[in-house]
Amino acid sequence: MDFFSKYSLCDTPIDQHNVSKLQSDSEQNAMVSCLSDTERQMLKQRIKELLLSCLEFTVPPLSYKPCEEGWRAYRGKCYTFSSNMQSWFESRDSCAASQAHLVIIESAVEQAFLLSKNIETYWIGLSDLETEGHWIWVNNQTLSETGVEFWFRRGNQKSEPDNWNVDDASGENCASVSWEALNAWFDNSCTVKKKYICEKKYSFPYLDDNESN
Ligand SMILES: [Ca+2]
Ligand SMILES: [Ca+2]
Repeated sequence: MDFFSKYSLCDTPIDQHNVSKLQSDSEQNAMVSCLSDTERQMLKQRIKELLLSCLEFTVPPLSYKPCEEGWRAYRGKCYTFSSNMQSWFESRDSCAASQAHLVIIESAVEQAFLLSKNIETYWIGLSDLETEGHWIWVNNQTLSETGVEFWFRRGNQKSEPDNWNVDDASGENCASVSWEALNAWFDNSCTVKKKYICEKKYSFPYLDDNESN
């Protein structure tokens, strides 16, 4: 079994050290075939944890990549920024068709990463469709559960979300991320067509529990 060589190295120094130590430890490599099933699963889990901690991956030509072509790898997640524009509902369904979901933003670091790749406005996986003012992510987490929110702030006027209902009588029940500042979330009418960001976890097929080689 040689799943070490199937994974590329992280390109950040601290992760590079951890992962390359595992990859280059020939004694540990030789031990793998002697491990019990339980020990083997524990070792795989440890490798998976290290790989999930990678901030970004280097991409040597023959190394395994945690994300498909067209997706960006960052801290355990793969992201794709659409080039087409759709309603929030269509965007949600398009992400699901790629075995993904509209992006769920869980930290300032993740928000900053998205902004760094972003010069437009994109739908995110946040809505208050069921109860006005009760914002929930597409995985049913609330903002208090994720612990961060980045609504756009205005000094002397009402900040976002403002549920503006002049253009759409049903108000604004779907959220987008813009790029002007860290606090760059807006509520919008869900029927407006925008680009969108899909997200899914890194995939490690050689480390899956049913991996047989
Ligand atoms: Ca609303
Ligand atoms: Ca608004």
